[in-house]
Amino acid sequence: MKRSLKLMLFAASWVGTLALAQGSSVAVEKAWSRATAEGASTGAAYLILKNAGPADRLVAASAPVAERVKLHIMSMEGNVMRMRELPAIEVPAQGTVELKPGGLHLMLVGLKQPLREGDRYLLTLKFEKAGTVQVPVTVAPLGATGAGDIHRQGH
Ligand SMILES: [Cu+2]
Repeated sequence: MKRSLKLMLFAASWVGTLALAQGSSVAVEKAWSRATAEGASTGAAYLILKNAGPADRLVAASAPVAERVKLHIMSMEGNVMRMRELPAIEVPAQGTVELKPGGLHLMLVGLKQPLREGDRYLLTLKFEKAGTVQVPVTVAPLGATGAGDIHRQGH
């Protein structure tokens, strides 16, 4: 009983986070950020891009909570995790791209305020073909590893 309720709430929690740009073929799902510690100057956002149309590229992003949002990728170089900035994130035709911890992500640089669990902010994504897509991002607890760690806030 407890488990099925949790699953239901999880499913319901994404209804409000689907975004489809006008005439666009790229949908954004499950956008989330991890809560940040007090005084942190950076954060990250993760999401899933689903492309129902021709190949596209995510070329820019912005959010009111940060001075800049950069397209980043994390990868292992020897024993060291490194991040580097990408000029764009390719979204293949009819393809799905997942931005997640340890891989592709959106880097929030110059955080204007700590991200607190349960907060929501609006992320703007710019695609080469699909244009501008805005999607609400939900802040998951500190230490969250995936969108499934978001706790429902009762709205
Ligand atoms: Cu980064």
